[in-house]
Amino acid sequence: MSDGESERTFVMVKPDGVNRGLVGTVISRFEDRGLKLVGAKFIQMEDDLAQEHYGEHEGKPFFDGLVEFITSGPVMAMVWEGQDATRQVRRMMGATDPAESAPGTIRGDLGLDLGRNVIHGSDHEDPGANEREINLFFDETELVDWNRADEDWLYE
Ligand code: DAT
Ligand code: MG
Repeated sequence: MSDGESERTFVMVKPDGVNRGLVGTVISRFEDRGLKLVGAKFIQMEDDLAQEHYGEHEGKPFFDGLVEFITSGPVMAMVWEGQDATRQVRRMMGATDPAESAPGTIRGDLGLDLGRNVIHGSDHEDPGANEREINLFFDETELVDWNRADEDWLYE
């Protein structure tokens, strides 16, 4: 790789995305970009996990609704790896409110409403977020070290 560090970031297709059949679409976007899937699990989040995952928002007016929504159906939790992965995933996700997300982003192409914004990704402006969220959802043994066959063509 020419510059930048390869890193892992936590991503999750939320219950709206799962119910709308968008898991494959979201995975394809990251695969096509060149990011590497190193962990995935399809789960129903329990209340405790949801409260912890969204702990930074505790006390905000939307917190209870957010926890209720994220536990309302299954989610696809994933870890993606690549150069500058955290920031690139956030750029691909678009702004938090799909009504303001740029067309071409996941939220800007696939959503309309703030409370149903399809995807979660670790906050690249919170240095601890990636590791915290990956460890919350995955054991080390559930993450796979492997090389994509096209890696030499993705990075200089
Ligand atoms: P992001 O998911 O882009 O990291 P966030 O961490 O600020 O955004 O908020 C977490 C989720 O909470 C977000 O995806 C949607 C919901 N949310 C955020 N702000 C909200 C608000 N003002 N009203 C309702 N839901 C909100
Ligand atoms: Mg966030």
